Amino acid sequence: MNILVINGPNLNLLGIREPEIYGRGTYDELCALIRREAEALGAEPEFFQSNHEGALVDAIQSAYGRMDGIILNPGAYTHTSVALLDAVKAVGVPTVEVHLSDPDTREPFRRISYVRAACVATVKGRGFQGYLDALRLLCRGGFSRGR
Ligand code: CA2
Repeated sequence: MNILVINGPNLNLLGIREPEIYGRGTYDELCALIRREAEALGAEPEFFQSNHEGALVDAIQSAYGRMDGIILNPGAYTHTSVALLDAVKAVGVPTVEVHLSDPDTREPFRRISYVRAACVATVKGRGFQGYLDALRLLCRGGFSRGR
């Protein structure tokens, strides 16, 4: 299983501020945790982080025909980006939406997720563990490709 792990804006700053919301672990520690779990599951993770919407679209497109699953935390673009929704739909690669916090219990503007409609599952409010949950879900399989 080749799994692309995509993190959106500001998630490179993990561990630096707002630990009460996002935890104390850094982005590098998150990647190391996922890498370890992937190894145990026999999966091959690839990591991508960007603060730029278009770069995230490019990363999602790069999964086409190459990746078996995507773990996607679009950060704030979750609540604004039809472009990310369209990209996930277009590539047809099973994608799990992940959030460290639970956006549904925060400010009202975080309650809309555009990408959710194209994702096979959403994991939220579980901190770093949520990425491992998503990895296990994708490795368990049973998701059909969109096209
Ligand atoms: O809970 C999540 O994972 C979010 O996707 C995180 C986004 C937020 O806009 C979404 O509503 C929910 C923000 C990530 C910001 O990350 C920071 C990391 C360290 C310090 C400050 C922000």
